[in-house]
Amino acid sequence: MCNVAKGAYEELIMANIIVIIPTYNERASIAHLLDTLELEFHAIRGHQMGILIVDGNSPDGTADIVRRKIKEHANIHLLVEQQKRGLGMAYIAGMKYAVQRLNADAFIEFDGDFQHDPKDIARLVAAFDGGYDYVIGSRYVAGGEVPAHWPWHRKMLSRFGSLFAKVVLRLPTNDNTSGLKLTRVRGFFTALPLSEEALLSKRYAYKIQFLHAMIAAGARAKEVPIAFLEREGGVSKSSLEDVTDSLRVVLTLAYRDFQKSPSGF
Ligand SMILES: Nc1nc2c(ncn2[C@@H]2O[C@H](COP(=O)(O)OP(=O)(O)OP(=O)(O)O)[C@@H](O)[C@H]2O)c(=O)[nH]1
Ligand SMILES: [Mg+2]
Repeated sequence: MCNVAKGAYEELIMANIIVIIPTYNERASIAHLLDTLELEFHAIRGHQMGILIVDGNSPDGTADIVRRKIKEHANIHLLVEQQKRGLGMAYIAGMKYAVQRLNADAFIEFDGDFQHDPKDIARLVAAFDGGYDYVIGSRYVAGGEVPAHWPWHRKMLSRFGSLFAKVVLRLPTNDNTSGLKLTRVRGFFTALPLSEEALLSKRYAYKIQFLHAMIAAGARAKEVPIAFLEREGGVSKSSLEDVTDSLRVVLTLAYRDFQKSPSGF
Protein backbone atom coordinates (compact mmCIF):
# COMPACT_ATOMS: atom_id res chain seq x y z
CA MET A 1 0.00 0.00 0.00
CA CYS A 2 2.72 2.29 1.12
CA ASN A 3 4.70 1.42 -2.03
CA VAL A 4 1.76 2.24 -4.28
CA ALA A 5 1.42 5.68 -2.68
CA LYS A 6 5.16 6.31 -3.00
CA GLY A 7 5.11 5.19 -6.64
CA ALA A 8 2.25 7.52 -7.47
CA TYR A 9 4.04 10.43 -5.77
CA GLU A 10 7.27 9.78 -7.67
CA GLU A 11 5.35 9.62 -10.93
CA LEU A 12 3.87 13.00 -10.17
CA ILE A 13 7.19 14.77 -9.60
CA MET A 14 9.43 12.81 -11.98
CA ALA A 15 10.47 14.84 -15.01
CA ASN A 16 12.66 13.80 -17.89
CA ILE A 17 15.32 16.51 -18.12
CA ILE A 18 17.76 16.56 -21.04
CA VAL A 19 21.00 18.54 -20.90
CA ILE A 20 21.73 19.64 -24.49
CA ILE A 21 25.42 20.25 -25.25
CA PRO A 22 26.49 21.59 -28.66
CA THR A 23 30.06 20.71 -29.53
CA TYR A 24 32.53 21.68 -32.19
CA ASN A 25 36.09 20.45 -31.67
CA GLU A 26 35.71 19.89 -27.92
CA ARG A 27 37.82 16.75 -27.81
CA ALA A 28 39.94 18.20 -24.99
CA SER A 29 37.04 18.47 -22.54
CA ILE A 30 34.11 16.28 -23.60
CA ALA A 31 35.00 12.97 -21.88
CA HIS A 32 35.79 14.69 -18.59
CA LEU A 33 32.62 16.77 -18.91
CA LEU A 34 30.37 13.74 -19.51
CA ASP A 35 31.89 11.87 -16.55
CA THR A 36 31.46 14.90 -14.30
CA LEU A 37 27.83 15.42 -15.36
CA GLU A 38 27.04 11.77 -14.65
CA LEU A 39 28.46 12.19 -11.12
CA GLU A 40 26.52 15.40 -10.53
CA PHE A 41 23.28 13.74 -11.65
CA HIS A 42 23.48 11.52 -8.54
CA ALA A 43 22.77 14.62 -6.46
CA ILE A 44 19.52 15.32 -8.34
CA ARG A 45 16.64 13.42 -6.78
CA GLY A 46 13.25 12.72 -8.31
CA HIS A 47 14.08 13.31 -11.97
CA GLN A 48 15.43 11.34 -14.87
CA MET A 49 18.50 13.12 -16.22
CA GLY A 50 19.86 12.63 -19.76
CA ILE A 51 22.46 14.26 -22.01
CA LEU A 52 22.21 15.05 -25.71
CA ILE A 53 25.37 16.05 -27.55
CA VAL A 54 24.78 17.95 -30.80
CA ASP A 55 28.07 17.74 -32.63
CA GLY A 56 28.78 19.87 -35.71
CA ASN A 57 30.70 17.00 -37.33
CA SER A 58 33.86 18.04 -35.48
CA PRO A 59 37.00 17.12 -37.43
CA ASP A 60 38.84 16.46 -34.13
CA GLY A 61 36.74 13.33 -33.46
CA THR A 62 34.62 14.70 -30.57
CA ALA A 63 31.73 12.43 -31.67
CA ASP A 64 33.91 9.29 -31.43
CA ILE A 65 34.65 10.08 -27.80
CA VAL A 66 30.93 10.56 -27.17
CA ARG A 67 30.17 7.20 -28.83
CA ARG A 68 32.60 5.54 -26.39
CA LYS A 69 30.87 7.23 -23.45
CA ILE A 70 27.46 6.08 -24.72
CA LYS A 71 28.67 2.49 -24.17
CA GLU A 72 29.26 3.34 -20.49
CA HIS A 73 26.12 5.44 -19.88
CA ALA A 74 22.73 4.66 -21.42
CA ASN A 75 21.44 8.19 -20.76
CA ILE A 76 23.86 9.85 -23.22
CA HIS A 77 22.58 10.53 -26.76
CA LEU A 78 24.36 11.87 -29.82
CA LEU A 79 23.11 13.85 -32.78
CA VAL A 80 25.73 14.59 -35.44
CA GLU A 81 24.99 17.41 -37.86
CA GLN A 82 26.31 17.20 -41.42
CA GLN A 83 28.45 20.23 -40.73
CA LYS A 84 28.95 23.13 -38.31
CA ARG A 85 25.94 25.41 -38.85
CA GLY A 86 26.13 27.83 -35.91
CA LEU A 87 25.13 27.54 -32.27
CA GLY A 88 21.47 28.49 -32.83
CA MET A 89 21.06 25.84 -35.52
CA ALA A 90 22.69 23.21 -33.29
CA TYR A 91 20.36 24.08 -30.41
CA ILE A 92 17.13 24.02 -32.42
CA ALA A 93 18.09 20.58 -33.76
CA GLY A 94 18.89 19.48 -30.19
CA MET A 95 15.68 20.88 -28.69
CA LYS A 96 13.50 19.17 -31.31
CA TYR A 97 15.33 15.87 -30.81
CA ALA A 98 15.10 16.16 -27.01
CA VAL A 99 11.34 16.76 -27.08
CA GLN A 100 10.22 14.67 -30.04
CA ARG A 101 12.58 11.68 -29.69
CA LEU A 102 13.58 11.70 -26.03
CA ASN A 103 10.28 12.99 -24.57
CA ALA A 104 11.92 15.75 -22.56
CA ASP A 105 9.78 17.63 -20.03
CA ALA A 106 12.51 20.23 -19.72
CA PHE A 107 15.85 20.84 -21.39
CA ILE A 108 18.99 22.61 -20.27
CA GLU A 109 21.33 24.52 -22.60
CA PHE A 110 24.90 23.80 -21.53
CA ASP A 111 28.38 24.50 -23.03
CA GLY A 112 30.77 21.71 -23.95
CA ASP A 113 33.94 23.39 -22.72
CA PHE A 114 33.38 23.45 -18.92
CA GLN A 115 32.57 27.14 -18.87
CA HIS A 116 29.35 26.11 -17.16
CA ASP A 117 29.83 24.36 -13.84
CA PRO A 118 28.11 20.93 -13.82
CA LYS A 119 27.24 21.59 -10.14
CA ASP A 120 24.92 24.42 -11.24
CA ILE A 121 22.55 21.99 -12.96
CA ALA A 122 21.09 20.89 -9.60
CA ARG A 123 20.40 24.55 -8.76
CA LEU A 124 18.57 25.09 -12.05
CA VAL A 125 16.52 21.95 -11.47
CA ALA A 126 15.66 23.10 -7.93
CA ALA A 127 14.18 26.32 -9.37
CA PHE A 128 12.23 24.25 -11.92
CA ASP A 129 10.90 22.20 -8.98
CA GLY A 130 9.89 25.49 -7.41
CA GLY A 131 7.56 26.12 -10.34
CA TYR A 132 9.70 28.30 -12.62
CA ASP A 133 9.42 27.77 -16.38
CA TYR A 134 12.64 29.41 -17.51
CA VAL A 135 15.66 29.27 -15.25
CA ILE A 136 18.68 31.32 -16.25
CA GLY A 137 22.19 30.78 -14.92
CA SER A 138 22.95 34.46 -14.42
CA ARG A 139 26.31 36.22 -14.35
CA TYR A 140 24.65 39.54 -13.61
CA VAL A 141 22.80 39.05 -10.34
CA ALA A 142 24.41 39.16 -6.87
CA GLY A 143 26.83 36.23 -6.60
CA GLY A 144 27.28 35.87 -10.40
CA GLU A 145 30.69 36.17 -12.11
CA VAL A 146 32.42 36.27 -15.48
CA PRO A 147 35.97 34.93 -15.93
CA ALA A 148 38.47 37.23 -14.16
CA HIS A 149 40.87 36.90 -17.10
CA TRP A 150 38.44 38.18 -19.71
CA PRO A 151 39.85 41.34 -21.30
CA TRP A 152 38.03 44.52 -20.25
CA HIS A 153 36.38 44.95 -23.68
CA ARG A 154 34.82 41.46 -23.53
CA LYS A 155 33.53 42.14 -19.99
CA MET A 156 32.09 45.45 -21.13
CA LEU A 157 30.50 44.08 -24.30
CA SER A 158 28.83 41.24 -22.43
CA ARG A 159 27.54 43.47 -19.62
CA PHE A 160 26.42 46.26 -21.93
CA GLY A 161 24.85 43.79 -24.38
CA SER A 162 22.67 42.33 -21.64
CA LEU A 163 21.67 45.78 -20.40
CA PHE A 164 20.89 46.97 -23.91
CA ALA A 165 18.62 43.96 -24.54
CA LYS A 166 16.93 44.47 -21.15
CA VAL A 167 16.11 48.13 -21.78
CA VAL A 168 15.18 47.89 -25.47
CA LEU A 169 13.11 44.71 -25.15
CA ARG A 170 11.79 45.50 -21.64
CA LEU A 171 13.02 42.20 -20.27
CA PRO A 172 12.66 41.38 -16.57
CA THR A 173 16.03 39.60 -16.51
CA ASN A 174 19.60 40.88 -16.09
CA ASP A 175 21.67 38.29 -17.93
CA ASN A 176 20.09 38.21 -21.35
CA THR A 177 22.86 36.43 -23.23
CA SER A 178 23.62 33.67 -20.75
CA GLY A 179 24.23 30.27 -22.34
CA LEU A 180 23.08 28.26 -19.33
CA LYS A 181 19.34 27.86 -18.93
CA LEU A 182 16.51 25.46 -18.31
CA THR A 183 13.31 25.57 -20.37
CA ARG A 184 10.02 23.94 -19.37
CA VAL A 185 8.58 22.17 -22.41
CA ARG A 186 4.87 22.03 -21.58
CA GLY A 187 3.15 25.27 -22.49
CA PHE A 188 6.25 26.82 -24.06
CA PHE A 189 7.82 24.57 -26.69
CA THR A 190 5.41 25.61 -29.42
CA ALA A 191 6.10 29.28 -28.67
CA LEU A 192 9.79 28.87 -29.59
CA PRO A 193 11.14 29.86 -33.03
CA LEU A 194 12.31 26.34 -33.85
CA SER A 195 12.76 26.54 -37.61
CA GLU A 196 15.52 27.99 -39.75
CA GLU A 197 13.01 30.45 -41.23
CA ALA A 198 11.82 31.67 -37.82
CA LEU A 199 15.30 31.94 -36.35
CA LEU A 200 16.71 35.48 -36.51
CA SER A 201 20.27 34.27 -35.93
CA LYS A 202 21.86 30.90 -36.60
CA ARG A 203 24.60 31.84 -34.15
CA TYR A 204 24.86 32.89 -30.50
CA ALA A 205 22.25 35.66 -30.78
CA TYR A 206 19.46 33.07 -31.08
CA LYS A 207 19.59 33.13 -27.25
CA ILE A 208 18.10 36.63 -27.11
CA GLN A 209 15.25 35.62 -29.43
CA PHE A 210 14.45 32.55 -27.31
CA LEU A 211 14.46 34.56 -24.09
CA HIS A 212 12.16 37.14 -25.68
CA ALA A 213 9.82 34.36 -26.91
CA MET A 214 9.67 32.69 -23.47
CA ILE A 215 8.88 35.95 -21.68
CA ALA A 216 6.24 36.81 -24.32
CA ALA A 217 4.70 33.35 -23.77
CA GLY A 218 4.29 34.17 -20.08
CA ALA A 219 7.12 32.05 -18.67
CA ARG A 220 7.91 32.57 -15.02
CA ALA A 221 11.64 33.35 -15.21
CA LYS A 222 14.17 33.00 -12.43
CA GLU A 223 17.85 33.94 -12.45
CA VAL A 224 20.18 31.85 -10.31
CA PRO A 225 23.70 33.26 -9.85
CA ILE A 226 26.50 31.38 -11.60
CA ALA A 227 30.21 31.85 -12.12
CA PHE A 228 30.93 31.60 -15.85
CA LEU A 229 34.30 29.81 -15.90
CA GLU A 230 37.35 29.77 -18.17
CA ARG A 231 37.03 27.27 -21.02
CA GLU A 232 38.90 23.98 -20.40
CA GLY A 233 41.10 23.46 -23.48
CA GLY A 234 39.94 23.82 -27.10
CA VAL A 235 39.32 27.09 -28.90
CA SER A 236 36.53 29.67 -28.67
CA LYS A 237 34.07 29.84 -31.57
CA SER A 238 32.66 33.23 -30.59
CA SER A 239 33.59 36.27 -32.68
CA LEU A 240 32.86 39.93 -33.24
CA GLU A 241 30.11 38.82 -35.64
CA ASP A 242 28.20 37.58 -32.59
CA VAL A 243 28.14 41.12 -31.22
CA THR A 244 26.77 42.73 -34.40
CA ASP A 245 24.37 39.82 -34.80
CA SER A 246 23.04 40.32 -31.25
CA LEU A 247 22.49 44.01 -31.90
CA ARG A 248 20.56 43.18 -35.08
CA VAL A 249 18.40 40.59 -33.24
CA VAL A 250 17.54 43.01 -30.40
CA LEU A 251 16.57 45.76 -32.85
CA THR A 252 14.53 43.40 -35.05
CA LEU A 253 12.59 42.07 -32.04
CA ALA A 254 12.00 45.62 -30.76
CA TYR A 255 10.70 46.67 -34.16
CA ARG A 256 8.33 43.69 -34.27
CA ASP A 257 7.07 44.49 -30.76
CA PHE A 258 6.54 48.08 -31.82
CA GLN A 259 4.55 46.99 -34.88
CA LYS A 260 2.35 44.73 -32.75
CA SER A 261 1.65 47.34 -30.11
CA PRO A 262 -1.24 49.65 -31.15
CA SER A 263 0.05 52.56 -29.06
CA GLY A 264 3.72 52.06 -29.86
CA PHE A 265 6.25 52.46 -27.01
N1 LIG B 1 27.34 21.87 -32.95
C1 LIG B 1 27.88 23.11 -32.83
N2 LIG B 1 28.43 23.49 -31.65
C2 LIG B 1 28.95 24.74 -31.57
C3 LIG B 1 28.92 25.65 -32.66
N3 LIG B 1 29.50 26.82 -32.24
C4 LIG B 1 29.87 26.64 -30.97
N4 LIG B 1 29.55 25.39 -30.54
C5 LIG B 1 29.72 24.82 -29.21
O1 LIG B 1 28.92 25.61 -28.34
C6 LIG B 1 29.54 25.81 -27.08
C7 LIG B 1 29.72 27.32 -26.84
O2 LIG B 1 30.64 27.84 -27.83
P1 LIG B 1 31.99 28.63 -27.41
O3 LIG B 1 32.90 28.71 -28.56
O4 LIG B 1 32.54 28.04 -26.16
O5 LIG B 1 31.39 30.07 -27.16
P2 LIG B 1 31.55 30.99 -25.88
O6 LIG B 1 31.44 30.14 -24.64
O7 LIG B 1 30.61 32.12 -26.06
O8 LIG B 1 33.04 31.53 -26.06
P3 LIG B 1 34.31 31.33 -25.10
O9 LIG B 1 33.99 32.02 -23.79
O10 LIG B 1 35.41 32.07 -25.78
O11 LIG B 1 34.54 29.86 -24.96
C8 LIG B 1 30.84 25.01 -27.13
O12 LIG B 1 30.61 23.75 -26.58
C9 LIG B 1 31.12 24.90 -28.63
O13 LIG B 1 31.88 23.77 -28.98
C10 LIG B 1 28.33 25.21 -33.89
O14 LIG B 1 28.27 25.93 -34.87
N5 LIG B 1 27.82 23.94 -33.91
MG1 LIG C 1 32.82 28.65 -24.35
